[in-house]
Amino acid sequence: MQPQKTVRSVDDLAVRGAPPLFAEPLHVGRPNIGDHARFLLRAAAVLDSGWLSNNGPVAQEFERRIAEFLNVKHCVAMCNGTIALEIATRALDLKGEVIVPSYTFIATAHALQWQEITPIFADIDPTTHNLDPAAVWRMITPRTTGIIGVHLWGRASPVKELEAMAKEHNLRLMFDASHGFGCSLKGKPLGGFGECEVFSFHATKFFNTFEGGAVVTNNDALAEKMRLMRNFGFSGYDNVIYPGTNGKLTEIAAAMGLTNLENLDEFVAVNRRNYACYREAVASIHGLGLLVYDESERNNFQYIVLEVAPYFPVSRDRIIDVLHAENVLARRYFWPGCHNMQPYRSYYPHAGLVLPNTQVVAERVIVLPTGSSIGVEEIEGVMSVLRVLAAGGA
Ligand code: T4K
Repeated sequence: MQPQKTVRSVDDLAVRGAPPLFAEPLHVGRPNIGDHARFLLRAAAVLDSGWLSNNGPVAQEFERRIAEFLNVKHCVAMCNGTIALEIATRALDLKGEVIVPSYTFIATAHALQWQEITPIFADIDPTTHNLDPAAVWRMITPRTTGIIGVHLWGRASPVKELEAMAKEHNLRLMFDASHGFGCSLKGKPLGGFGECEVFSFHATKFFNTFEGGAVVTNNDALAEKMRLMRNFGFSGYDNVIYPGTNGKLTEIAAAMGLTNLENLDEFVAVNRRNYACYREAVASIHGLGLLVYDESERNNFQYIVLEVAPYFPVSRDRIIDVLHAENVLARRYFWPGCHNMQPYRSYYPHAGLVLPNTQVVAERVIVLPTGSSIGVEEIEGVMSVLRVLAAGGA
C-alpha cells in the first residue's frame, strides 16, 4: 500500500492533524495465504467427499507432512494452540505447580490454570526474552511437576539448561513452540525438544490453518494418549477408555495447512526481506534496537520486535499512539506480562518483584507489521515516522 504522504517533521504527523500515512490499517498478524487456486481445489474435494472432520484423510495427510517437515515421529493436529497446550499438559500428567515465563501470550498460562494447575512465573533473560534458567531454578518447589519453555519470537528457549534441570529435579519438560514453526536450534527443527512441543497455527501466525495447532512428539505412548484425549477418549465405536475433549482439526483447516506448507519458503523469503529492511533502517536510529535472529539457524522472521531505550525522546506508549494514528497498528506484545493479568494479578499481586526483567522488557517492546501484506514501501513509511520521533518527539 502506497503511503499517502511524506513524513519529514512532526508537523506531518497524524497526531498533529495531518492525514494518516496509510489509507488502510497495517496489521501485525495479517494472515499469509498460499496459492488460492490450490486451496480452492482442496476445499472443493473436501466438500465433495462429505468428510469434514474427525481425523479425516486431509488431516491425516497434514499430520504426516508436518511430522516429516519437523523431523519428529508424531504430529497430533488440534483445533487450536491453546487446546493443544491443555491436552499436552494433561497427557504429561502435570499437576501442582508448573514453571512458565510471564512474558508470553496469556494462553501459555491459561492452559494450565484452566486445569487448576498453578502457573509459576519465572523471569526471562532480558537479551533473549526467553526463560532465564537461573530464575527457573529459583522457582522450583516440592509441588513443581514441570516446566514449559516458550520459544518466544521463534528463538529457541535455553533447551539444554532446561533439560538438565528437568532431569535433576525429576520434572517434565515441554515447549510452547507457537512462534517457532520453521525455526531451528543448532540446525535441528524446533518441535523435537523436550517430551513434546506445541504449535499454534492461528490465522495470525506465519503459517496458519485458519485456526489450528498441533502437539509433536517422538514418544509413541504420549502421542497415542493425546489422540484419545483429542477425540473424547474414544477408542473405536461406543468405547471410551479415557477422559477426553474435542480438540480435532477440521478437514478444511488441514487443506489450508497443506496449501500454506507448499508456500512456506515464499512466506519466509518475504519475512526475511522485511526483517533486513527494518534492521538496516533501525540501525541508524539512536535509542531503538531490533531483536536479532541468529542467521546460522533457520528462522521464520515472523515478529519484528523493536526495543525502545529509556533515553529515546518519546515513550514506547506514545510511539504506539503516534503509529496508530498513522494507521500502523503496532502492538505491545506481551505487555503487561501474564502476572499482571487476571486472575494471576489477584493471586500474586507482588509477582513483579521476582520478575524485574519481564517488567522492563514488557515496557520497552513494540512489534511492527510484517508478512506478505507488507513491503519495502510500507516499511519505509513506518521508519520515516520513527525517524521523526527520534529527532525530537511528538
Ligand atoms: N502460546 C503462544 C506463545 C502464543 O503466541 C499463542 C497465540 C498461543 C499459545 C495460543 O495459540 P492459539 O490458541 O491462538 O492457536 C494473537 C493471536 O490471536 C494468538 O493466536 C497469538 N498467540 C497472539 C500472539 O496474537 P491478538 O489478540 O493479538 O490477535 P488479534 O485478534 O488482535 O489479531 C492481530 C491482528 O491480526 C489484528 O490487528 C487483525 C489481524 N487479523 C487477525 C485475524 C484473526 C487479520 O488481519 N485477519 C485475521 O483473520 O492475539
